[in-house]
Amino acid sequence: MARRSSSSSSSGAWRYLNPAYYLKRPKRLALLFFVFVAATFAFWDRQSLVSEYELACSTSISMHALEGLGPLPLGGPGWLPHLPSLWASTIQWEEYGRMGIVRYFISLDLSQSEISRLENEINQLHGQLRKAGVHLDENPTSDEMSRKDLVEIDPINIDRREKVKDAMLHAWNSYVKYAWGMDELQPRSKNGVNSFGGLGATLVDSLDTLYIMGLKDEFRKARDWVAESLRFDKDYDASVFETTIRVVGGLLSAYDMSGDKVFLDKAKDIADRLLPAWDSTSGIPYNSINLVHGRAHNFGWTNGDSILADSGTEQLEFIALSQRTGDPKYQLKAENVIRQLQKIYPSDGLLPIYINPQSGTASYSTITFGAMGDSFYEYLLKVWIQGNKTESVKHYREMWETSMEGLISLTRRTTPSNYSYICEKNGGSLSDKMDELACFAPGMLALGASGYGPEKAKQIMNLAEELARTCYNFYQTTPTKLAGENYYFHEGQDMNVGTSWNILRPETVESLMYLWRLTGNKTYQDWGWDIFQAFEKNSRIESGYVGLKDVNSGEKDDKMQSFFLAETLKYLYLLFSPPSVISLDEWVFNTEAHPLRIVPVHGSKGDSTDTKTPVVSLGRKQGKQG
Ligand code: DMJ
Repeated sequence: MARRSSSSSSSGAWRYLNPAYYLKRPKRLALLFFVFVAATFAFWDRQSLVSEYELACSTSISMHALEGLGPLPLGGPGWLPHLPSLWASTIQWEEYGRMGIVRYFISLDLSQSEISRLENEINQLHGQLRKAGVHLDENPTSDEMSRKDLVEIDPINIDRREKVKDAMLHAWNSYVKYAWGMDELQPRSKNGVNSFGGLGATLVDSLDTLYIMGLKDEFRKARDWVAESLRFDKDYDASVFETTIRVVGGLLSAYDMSGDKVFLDKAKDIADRLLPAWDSTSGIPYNSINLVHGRAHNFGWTNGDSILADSGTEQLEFIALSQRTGDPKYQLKAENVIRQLQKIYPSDGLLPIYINPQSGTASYSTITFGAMGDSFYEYLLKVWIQGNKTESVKHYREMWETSMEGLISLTRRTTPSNYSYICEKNGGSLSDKMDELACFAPGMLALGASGYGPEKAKQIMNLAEELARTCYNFYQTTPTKLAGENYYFHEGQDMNVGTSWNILRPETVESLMYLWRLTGNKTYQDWGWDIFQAFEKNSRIESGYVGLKDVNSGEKDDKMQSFFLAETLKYLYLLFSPPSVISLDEWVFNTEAHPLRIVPVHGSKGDSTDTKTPVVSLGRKQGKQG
């Protein structure tokens, strides 16, 4: 019986191979066709994932191998091997220390619309297969789970990042339309203003942001302007600090990303014009210099003194310039400043904001991590990172750690909500005031934490997180949800806005970017998103972005600061990008958010005269507009 039954069922099965069977049953023919298409799709999908993964790994390895060969051939992004199928892929190699296991994360950086389309297609296929009686295993095995872990697609981040990119395009297009080639856009007046002597500050400040966001046409147009129209022979007294962080930093970063030598030549031209500013008795620079005559002086309102932040925030750029040109003169001038300040460094590592350029001594003045002090401390840490944390830059780290003890001594807590904040110091007394500018400090602390032993690192990271919470609340406690310029802390009242303008500053989102990258806590992304939305609501107008004269009333000003494009939007974009986009292991951000490539040391550590031309390639979707 069993045998007959089996043979009859088998002969029944054979009829499914007979085409006539299907010709009489069109629905079954359609079903068969559908199953065939679905199976082909599933097979193809799996194959292309595997091959993209393999290609990505081998490319990454060969790129590293190329780098190891020394200077790369001529500049321009064009020479790089194009990886059309890899525009989307970024790879992060994450080492699991003790276990010694290396995991590969591939984040497919697809656009939101592509993801939605693929998801829809997959869902439709699942549904149709289910209807046809084909049930896929919807409880993935551990193998499939680990594959899912490898392919990270976070639609929320992708959506947020696209919105930030859209904001950049809006800011950029407004600048192009109303202020092309000028320093800054006045969006409400719809014209440009040369607040930095006509150096194209917004354009130069925007170059690397455009590049990172993959806005290639915009980048090329800006590049051509730099090549053809950017001139520095201006009879103008320029700020050495502002010109260095925006123009030298912006050009060097564009060079590091694109490899286009026009940026390096321009950076050298402007830096050569700034150099005489360091010709003081002590080597502490004068903070202003005429770009044609080379006459240097200090601003009238400082009583002849140099400003701490203005004097100690050129090291990253000038060291990078020496590395890339092979000429040590820039590095020598800038590094000498730190050696001079080391001679007068107090035991708490806190220097007043005014330094006399003749004597090289500090004048009686405020101590602060806000305006005029801030980036001096930031650069102590970052030069140590730029120098591959080697012996030759050890004194930067030591000075920085001393200053962090000073910072801790300035930290107090509010009542009733227990927010930490950093006081300012005048003589022997503390003032319960903190600038929003000082909100770079949480990011700096987080970045420097890993250089300590485990216990201290934890303490520093905790402080970073606490201060970030305070800075986020600078935004959340105002009616516009945008922070004022500074805050006062009174017993029982937590925080009150002092100076109430907001000029599109980046410091808080900068810290959120570092904290998210270094802790993996997505809360920081959510906080950054809140701040972005407040900018969209209050600062976006039809012709660009403006600051607010008052964060309580929402009254607008008429300036789109160049750092909004250089810093605020870049940090927000990176906050929603995989950490491998401008990896903190390979890049160090100057204080204007211009990433400078860390030149790796060859063999023995600390070879800071390496002049290798660093070049970075765009990722697939990073390089795609829209
Ligand atoms: C920028 O020019 C830099 O971040 C600088 O260090 C501080 N001020 C602005 C942004 O607020």
